[in-house]
Amino acid sequence: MPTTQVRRPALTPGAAPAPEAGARSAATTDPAAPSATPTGPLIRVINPNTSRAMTELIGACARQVAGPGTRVEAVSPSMGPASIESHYDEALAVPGVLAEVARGEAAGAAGYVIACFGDPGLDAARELARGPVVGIAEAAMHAASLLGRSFSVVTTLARSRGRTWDLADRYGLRALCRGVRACEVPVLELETDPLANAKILTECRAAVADDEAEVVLLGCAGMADLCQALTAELGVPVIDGVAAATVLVEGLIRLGLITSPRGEYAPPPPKPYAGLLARFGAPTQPSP
Ligand code: 5HY
Repeated sequence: MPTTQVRRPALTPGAAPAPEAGARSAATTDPAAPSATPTGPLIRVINPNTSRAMTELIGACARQVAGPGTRVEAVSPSMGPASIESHYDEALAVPGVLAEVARGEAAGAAGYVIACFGDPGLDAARELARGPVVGIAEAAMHAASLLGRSFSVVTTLARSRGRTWDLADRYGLRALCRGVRACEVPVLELETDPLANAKILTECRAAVADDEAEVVLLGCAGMADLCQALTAELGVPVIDGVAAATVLVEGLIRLGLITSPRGEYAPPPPKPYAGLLARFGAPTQPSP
């Protein structure tokens, strides 16, 4: 069941605007958009957890960096965990991510962002999607490698650190990663804990001072609105993966590039699936 929460105050004046929490469906578009409906490519930004407040924050941050005409639709699955803080959560978030990609294919989406720092279901999503699919951890780490010789990640819980190191390995960027730090604020308390910003700032400062990181990555999509203020505060680039992935996907679309249909990301061979997952057997047919 999507949750609605009270937004924590912005880090400092001028930080990214806080979207209105509450009465929206699980997909968000920009009410403040000028009347001319953008007609450009549609980027589906998938928040793999079911927190509506986080989906709206993610959507607002993605729209802030999307180019004119690009349509950004932020969605969260109707099934799955309220937040992702363990391997169990991550594993059970993947069917919802894939259902949202299948819906995007039916809706003509040109590309996708997987807006959770574990990049859950990234490879499987690429087998389903025609257009580019980018995970926020992947995007943040690659962007960091273009801006400095080292980076550190500030994530939520200590138990998420192992997964982050795995991804640094997977993306071939472990040598640049100086540290993965935890602010020990659970994902859903990022919205409500009045001390959340201070705890995140403390870890970001330690990443620069102790890890000597030249770039800092925000290790949770729920921190997306903090990057501008933290960059100003710390004097080094602080990267939010939601924004980085959105512009990366948009750039790949503009280059006319798609996910390779050959080899590992070729469409999965349809086969019967049983039980709760029966509808996933024919990936081209999203469930109603
Ligand atoms: C995220 N979890 O970005 C990750 C962060 C984490 O629900 N959205 C989540 O702690 O792994």
